[in-house]
Amino acid sequence: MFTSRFCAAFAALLTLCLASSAQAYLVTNGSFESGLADWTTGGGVPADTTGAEGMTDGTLALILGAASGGAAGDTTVEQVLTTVIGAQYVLDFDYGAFGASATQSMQVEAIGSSSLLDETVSDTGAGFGAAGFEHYQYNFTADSTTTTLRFSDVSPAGGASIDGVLDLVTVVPEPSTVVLLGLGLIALASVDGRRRIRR
Ligand SMILES: [Ca+2]
Repeated sequence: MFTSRFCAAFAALLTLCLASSAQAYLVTNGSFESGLADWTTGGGVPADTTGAEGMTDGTLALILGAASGGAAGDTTVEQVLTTVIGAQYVLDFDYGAFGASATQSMQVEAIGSSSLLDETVSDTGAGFGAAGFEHYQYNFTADSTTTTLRFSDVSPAGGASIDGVLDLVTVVPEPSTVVLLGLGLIALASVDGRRRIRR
């Protein structure tokens, strides 16, 4: 009985892992291959997507502050993610500056019931050509069933002929969270199995 229960729990763990991997990517259109679909945009200068300034995945990337002359705080994109309270998540993205030798900066936020993540990344352009992308990774723990993921251009004003470029945004559950859930299932099944043996 115990063995069959354990097998059932193991099968449940496998199912959970498979379901988890199927739903692992919480961000939709994170590579901007469908333009601005699934993203809400704001700020004084509309967000735009193009393949002309480089990308790290596919053929399109997001341009922050295009045609703005480098005005500060002029582009925001955000997406609301479905999250589990207490679960840990990993955010990955690529960011670079395309254009003149000036610095571009982008604020990265994850917002649930409170601010879960608030970081600013910067890159300096090195002439025109493909953007020199850097890869960034951050963790956050959800405190709400929805989490807003937001990217905002916070480049200093005056940086003409340069844009911040964002590509390949992903948010996945921290692997340890999935394993802990699975171990919990096995533990529950083991206790249940032992109770049945005593009867
Ligand atoms: Ca892309």
